[in-house]
Order: sequence, then C-alpha cells, then structure tokens
Amino acid sequence: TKKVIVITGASSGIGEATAKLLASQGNQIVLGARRESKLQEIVKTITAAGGEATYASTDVSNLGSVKGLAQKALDTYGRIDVWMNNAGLMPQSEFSQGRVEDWDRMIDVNIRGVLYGINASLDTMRKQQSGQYINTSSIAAHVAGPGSGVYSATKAAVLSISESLRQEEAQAGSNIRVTVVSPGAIATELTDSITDEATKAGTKQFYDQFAIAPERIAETIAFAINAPADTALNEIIIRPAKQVM
Ligand code: NJP
Repeated sequence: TKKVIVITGASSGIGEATAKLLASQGNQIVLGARRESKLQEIVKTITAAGGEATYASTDVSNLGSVKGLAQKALDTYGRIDVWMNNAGLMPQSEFSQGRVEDWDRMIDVNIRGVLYGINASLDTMRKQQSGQYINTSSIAAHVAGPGSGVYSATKAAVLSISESLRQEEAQAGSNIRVTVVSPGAIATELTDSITDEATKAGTKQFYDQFAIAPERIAETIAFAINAPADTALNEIIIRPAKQVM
C-alpha cells in the first residue's frame, strides 16, 4: 500500500537513492535538505517517471525548519507513514586538531536533527496509531577509531535515541516501528564534508577501494518499510563485503 515517506538529507547519496526507489514503488515522497535546486531536480526526475514527490528546503539543525517539512507532508499528502532521519555529516579529525566547529556541526545535524525529526512527527504518528522511523546511524557507532570519535559518538547517540523510542512506542502499543540502518562505506558525497585535507584524502582513498552504491542501502530500507506491520527490523548493519572495519 501507498505510504507517505519523509526523508531528510534527500538531496544526494543515500537519501536521494531511497527517495527514488520508494517513489518507484508507488509511495508519496517528501524530500528535505538545504540545497533546493538539487531537491527540485530529484522531484522532477521522480514525477517524470510517473511517481509522486514534493520537497521543502530544510535545515535539520533548526526545529522550526523541520516542523515546516512535517507540515509540508501533511498539507500535501495528509499523513506521515515513515519519517527517515538521514541527514548527516562526517567531518572526521583527531581531537588534537581541535576542530570544535566540526564537532558542533556533527552534534547539530547528526543528533539534534534526529531529535527534531522525531519531535516534528511523533504526535502525528501517535494520532494515526501507526508509523515508522528510519534512522541512519553508522558502522562507526559500533567501531570507533582515530579521527572518528565525535562522528562515532553522534551515531551511537542515534542508536540510543532509537532504542528508547522503540521501547516507548512498543510499550504504548502505538504501532510505530523504529528501524536503524547502520551502513559501512557507501559511495556518496559524505567524504566531501571532511574539512582536514589529509584526512579527506585518506578517507576518499579508503572509500575508493570498495565503497558500495547508495542504491544498496535504499533496497535495504525498502525491505524494512515493506515488512509486515507486526514485524520490526530494529537495526540493519550493511557493509561492503570487502570492508574489514
Ligand atoms: O551523504 P551525502 P550520505 N539540514 O553527503 C544533508 C550516513 N552514513 O548519503 O543540506 C538538512 O551524499 C545533505 O543535504 P544538503 C551519514 O552519516 C553514510 O552518505 O542539501 N540536510 C545531503 O542530502 C548520513 O547520516 C555512510 O547539503 C542536511 C545529506 O545530508 C547518511 O548516511 C556511512 C544538513 C548527506 O548526503 C546520509 O549520508 C555511514 C542540514 N543541516 C553512515 N546537513 C557513507 N556514505 O559511507 C547535511 O556509516 N544535510
């Protein structure tokens, strides 16, 4: 059945691939991100293929902006069946470099963005007595290493937030499912967010060896959404077959 699916970070990478796949399966997609021209282009591609989509330019680190995205979904399609908290940044660096601005941006987008997404949509799902969250975490939540401390911490926060939300909604009997998808190296624009040039070069080299296409993640998310309503896939870890850590 047709679902209204809101996706943050939908202007590139995993969000874009997921929007396109879910639209091709007959769902109504609401895309959010900051780059409006990219969102317009993706909506055009989806509608040209016979699908249904709209967008709202959204900064997930601003609660009012995220509420605007939720309102766009309600105004256009009348409900919210799935909310995908996917916007994220990965400006990795070692602590000794003191890149405090990068830490703050990761906290604002990777953590606050997820909390604001929940806040903007949970009332609606509670009223509907159905819904689903797809929260994009990372393999980095499970495996921290040099340079990944803050990114790993923000993605571990996504696991904690998701698990509490899952338990609360299960207890309330609200029929709201919570799914975390924790990817390994995926070929997207994510490495562009690294501000330290040496770290960026090293990470891109690592990705170039074996990163898999964002369409793989989109297929995984579609599987979790299409699972029977009484069944919740709570966390999916998905790596390139050749990725060690
Ligand atoms: O990266 P990318 P991915 N407000 O850079 C948006 C996680 N992940 O698809 O605002 C709203 O192509 C940005 O849009 P824009 C990762 O941590 C990935 O890989 O227009 N949106 C763009 O659409 C992240 O949570 C890998 O610039 C904001 C999107 O975020 C998720 O996957 C591995 C925003 C980023 O798209 C999607 O990232 C892993 C804001 N303030 C986890 N700031 C991987 N690729 O290897 C950014 O473990 N965005």
